Amino acid sequence: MHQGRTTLSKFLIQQLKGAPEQSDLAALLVDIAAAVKAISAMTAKGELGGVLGSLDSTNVQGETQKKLDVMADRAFINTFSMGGLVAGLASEENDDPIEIDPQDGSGRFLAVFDPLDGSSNIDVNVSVGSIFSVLRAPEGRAPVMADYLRPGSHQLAAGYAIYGPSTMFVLTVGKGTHGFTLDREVGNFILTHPHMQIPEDTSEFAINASNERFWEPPVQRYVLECKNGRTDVRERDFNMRWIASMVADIHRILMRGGVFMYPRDTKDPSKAGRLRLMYEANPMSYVVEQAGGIGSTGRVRILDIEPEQIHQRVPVIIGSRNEVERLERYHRDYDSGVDEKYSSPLFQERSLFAS
Ligand code: AFP
Repeated sequence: MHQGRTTLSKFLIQQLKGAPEQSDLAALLVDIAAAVKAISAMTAKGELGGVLGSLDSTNVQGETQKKLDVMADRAFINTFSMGGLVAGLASEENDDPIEIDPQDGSGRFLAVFDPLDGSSNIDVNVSVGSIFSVLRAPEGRAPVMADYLRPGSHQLAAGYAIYGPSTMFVLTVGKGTHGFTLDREVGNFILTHPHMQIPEDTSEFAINASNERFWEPPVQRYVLECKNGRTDVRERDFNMRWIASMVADIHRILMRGGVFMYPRDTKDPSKAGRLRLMYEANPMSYVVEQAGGIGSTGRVRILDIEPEQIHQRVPVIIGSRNEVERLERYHRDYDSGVDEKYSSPLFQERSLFAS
């Protein structure tokens, strides 16, 4: 049926054979894939499954919760609670981390996840996803908040599921980024995209252009040059895509190149960005870097950020190496004032953003 292709379980056993932690990590990723299969089945039912629409509740972000947000969150929490491999978990949908009862097993790991990313797309039947990050749990004691607040470079594994025309599971354990496609007939994830590599160059960018007047000048400069295409310094035309589902936008970028931007903006100066560091920016940056791309705030590498809060937000610029490096260069030019063209009074809000 799948000539020469392997399953997720066999692939992970091969990639993670050796130390006990490694085999437990493989088991945890298989557990996560099981939760993904359950969520895939829920999303596929749509209105027939009663999963559309919103609840009266809001999450810690103050966002109205969709039914599927809560159902997906519950699927992950149940999986982690029964698996005996996780000592604690943190989710976009829960204010504080949740400790898993130690009687349930050894709990070598901490799981941090966005159970349903892009949920505003659910009711209009556009692709959504789940994002996960795995950290090492403390030994011999219950986890505390500081155990979660580790830089993204400490992740043991990270990845996402995309619930699209097909359901795919894309992950890294630090040995490249690999994509698996769900064979619904037998309920197996099959390795269909081994060693994914992001093209270093691109002619496609992803950003919510309605925020243009709120962006910092280096982002305005980059996007203007892309829009000017062959009439400006880029000397070629660009295309724009914006699905408003980070998983779907970044999956496209992994497959054919591009740059995803959700930069900080002055719409709400109190927020450093829209996307969350721990369960969106960090896992997606790890996956992208393992595929040869870069995850940056425009000023610093996302995986190097020392987290301060479990739901903290950061600016996100992720994708093809040469494009992210160009954006980082534009931020340096702007911050050092060398970029006269974009240092005009129109852009003199530089004091708003210290770092
Ligand atoms: P929701 O989960 O609330 O739909 O937000 C999705 C998201 O966090 C990310 O997946 C998108 O890239 C981004 O927000 C879209 O934001 P805009 O709606 O402001 O374009």
